[in-house]
Amino acid sequence: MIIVHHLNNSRSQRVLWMLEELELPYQIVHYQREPSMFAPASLKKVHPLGKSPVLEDNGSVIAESGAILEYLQETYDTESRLKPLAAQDRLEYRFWLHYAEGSLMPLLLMKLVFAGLGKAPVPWLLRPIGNLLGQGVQTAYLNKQILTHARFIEEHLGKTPWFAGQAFSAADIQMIFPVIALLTRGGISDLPNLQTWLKNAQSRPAWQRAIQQGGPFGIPGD
Ligand SMILES: N[C@@H](CCC(=O)N[C@@H](CS)C(=O)NCC(=O)O)C(=O)O
Repeated sequence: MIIVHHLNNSRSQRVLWMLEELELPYQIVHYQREPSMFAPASLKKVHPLGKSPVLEDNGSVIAESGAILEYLQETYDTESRLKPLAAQDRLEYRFWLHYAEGSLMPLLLMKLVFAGLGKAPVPWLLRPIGNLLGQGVQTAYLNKQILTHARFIEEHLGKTPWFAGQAFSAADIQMIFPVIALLTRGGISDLPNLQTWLKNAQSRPAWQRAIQQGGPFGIPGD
């Protein structure tokens, strides 16, 4: 039986979604974030990094959401329903599968960290310095980078309805987390193609079943 180590409100929502798309039976082990937003220490017993998602299947323990999605696709998607067949679409598929965690999420995580510097648990006299530093990094670097990425994705979704072409694929599943993070904390309002994509993605019955399984989903922290 496939086991998903699922942290509430986290990237493991993607794995539940993938499993629901593939209509596979699975079991969930639930973990609740600590007040600090970190995962409980018990997750480190499953995988040394202590992050979610982690998947167990056939004696293997697999971490990293992109690696898990690829594993599930290769192992169980025998009709290639979640991976395109055409060569150009496959290039896109691979690109977005890696881009989500390799390029986009680090920027959005940095944004979260630097935006929170003014609230860091340090003596109150130091907080304005943290705040200024955080604002400085955001203005000089992060906001420009995030805008470039947002425009890039917006333009891409103006050409095709899904990330890897005309059909929904695991690349869309992988992109849900950074897209929601971008729309909620990116500070950019005019992204209609991204909004349409998100609405279509979240209308899928498998997404809705995954939410029922995993619990409410927003993006409060990393
Ligand atoms: N790149 C990894 C990131 C894993 C990750 O950072 N997961 C977060 C949840 S979204 C986590 O476990 N956070 C809790 C913690 O860091 O303790 C992936 O895509 O699986």
